[in-house]
Amino acid sequence: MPIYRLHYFPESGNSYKLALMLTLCGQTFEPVWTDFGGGVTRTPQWRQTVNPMGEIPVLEEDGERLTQTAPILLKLAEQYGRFGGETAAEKFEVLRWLFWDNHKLTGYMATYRYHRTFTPAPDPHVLTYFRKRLDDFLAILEQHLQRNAFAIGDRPTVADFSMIAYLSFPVDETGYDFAVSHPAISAWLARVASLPGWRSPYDLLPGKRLTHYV
Ligand SMILES: N[C@@H](CCC(=O)N[C@@H](CS)C(=O)NCC(=O)O)C(=O)O
Repeated sequence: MPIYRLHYFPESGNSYKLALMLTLCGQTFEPVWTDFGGGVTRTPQWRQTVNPMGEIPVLEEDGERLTQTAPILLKLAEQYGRFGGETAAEKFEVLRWLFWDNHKLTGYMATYRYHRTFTPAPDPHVLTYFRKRLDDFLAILEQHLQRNAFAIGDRPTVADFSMIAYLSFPVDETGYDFAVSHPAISAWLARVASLPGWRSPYDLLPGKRLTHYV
C-alpha cells in the first residue's frame, strides 16, 4: 500500500478531488494543512521544496511529489482499476471532460468563489464577468446531465469527481443553489454523494479555514 500525504487547504476543491478519489478507492492519506491564505505557496522556499508551480494540491506518494489533479486522478484510476472508464471511447470521454473541467468549470468556479467569498472587497465587474461565464458552463453541464446519470454514461469516473468538486461546497460560498437553479446537476451531485465511502469536502479536509467575507 503506498503512503500518501496530501498538501491542501480546506476550501480547495482541487484538493477535494484527490481526497475523494483516494477515499473512494479505500486509501487513507496524511493531511498536510497548508497556509494558503497566509501566502505560503507564493514563497520561494515553498516553491523550491514542495511545488515549483506554486499550486495546491500536492500529493506525495511514497515520498514522490505529484501535482496537477487530472493526471493524478488518471494515475490513481489506473492503479486501483476504478473510475477510469472501461473502453477506449470512454477513456477518451473521461479526458475530454477533465480538460473541460480544468479549463472551464473548475477554472472559473474556483476563481469566482474565491473572489466572491474569501476576499474582503471583491470587484463587482469581475464577479459579473465570471458569473456570466459560469452560467453558460453550468447550463452546458445541466443539459448533459439531463441525458446522462454521470459524466460518461451510467457509471461514475474521475471526470465526475473533478467536476463535482467545486460544486460540492455550501451555497453561501458558491453563490449557486443548484437544487433550485440546476436540478439535473443537483441530482447528479446526490448520485455521487451516495457512492459507498463518499465524504463531504470539509469532512475530508479539516483545519483552520479562510476568512469568509459574505
Ligand atoms: N490545474 C491545477 C489547478 C490547481 C490550482 O489552481 N490550485 C489553486 C488552489 S485550489 C492554487 O494553488 N492557486 C494558486 C494560484 O492560482 O496562484 C490542478 O488541477 O491541480
